[in-house]
Amino acid sequence: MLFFVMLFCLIIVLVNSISVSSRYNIGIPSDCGDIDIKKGSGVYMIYPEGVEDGFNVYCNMETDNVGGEDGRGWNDYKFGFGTLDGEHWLGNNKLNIITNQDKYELLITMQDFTNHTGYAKYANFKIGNEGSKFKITISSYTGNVGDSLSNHNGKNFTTKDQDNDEYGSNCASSFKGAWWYGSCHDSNLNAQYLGGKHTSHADGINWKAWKGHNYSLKTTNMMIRKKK
Ligand SMILES: *[C@@H]1O[C@H](CO)[C@@H](O)[C@H](O)[C@H]1NC(C)=O
Ligand SMILES: *[C@@H]1O[C@H](CO)[C@@H](O)[C@H](O)[C@H]1NC(C)=O
Ligand SMILES: *[C@@H]1O[C@H](CO)[C@@H](O)[C@H](O)[C@H]1NC(C)=O
Ligand SMILES: [Ca+2]
Repeated sequence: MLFFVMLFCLIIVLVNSISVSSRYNIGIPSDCGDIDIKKGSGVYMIYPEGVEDGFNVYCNMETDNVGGEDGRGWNDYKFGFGTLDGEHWLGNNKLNIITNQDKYELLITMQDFTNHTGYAKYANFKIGNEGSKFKITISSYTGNVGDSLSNHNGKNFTTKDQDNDEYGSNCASSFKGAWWYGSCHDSNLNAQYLGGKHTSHADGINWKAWKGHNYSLKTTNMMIRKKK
């Protein structure tokens, strides 16, 4: 039984967690879970822990759970999906449009099951159009969890129903996710919510440089913002 809460905000905010923590620190939201749900879906400024500046994010406040976490296809990732109570992906189409209007940076925050948090930030982030298979351009890492995305620079997006990777079979099918796979991955943030250590190989929400291929993270958030 997989129960994800993934928020993908103006951006991607994936929060894979059983419950979205709500810290009401004097009205300063650290993620979409801190925004009053009655305000509805929209763009909000959030202040993730450990990051000096705020990020504009799209918070999806729909409450109905879309369910069906087992392996979404190309069109789901293309157009986006999700709700506050389910996994959420902004959509590769929107990512393409947003990240091509200016220079964007990507922030990924993550948390393990002992409440350790960390982040990986990339000063350059761009997603190509569908014709390029939503190719990722990613570089200039800083952070404290290690770099598990730069090796994916220039890779196409692959889903279980569209194999655009460099591997003999389909990385998305083999490793139960959807990502910019090469052959196959250092990170797999759309994969199965396996809840910490797992003995299966690389098919959880893995960030290899921090926890390896056998540890599925509790929460991850991906956010983008225009470079100053
Ligand atoms: C992690 O934080 C949550 C929420 O503050 C708390 O309920 C839980 O006990 C913590 N878990 C650990 C292992 O510290
Ligand atoms: C990635 O997508 C491009 C554009 O469609 C294609 O030319 C290239 O062969 C793809 N790469 C792989 C490994 O399939
Ligand atoms: C990780 O998974 C692989 C493949 O199932 C397994 O061979 C290996 O022993 C696992 N490692 C750990 C530390 O659990
Ligand atoms: Ca392949």
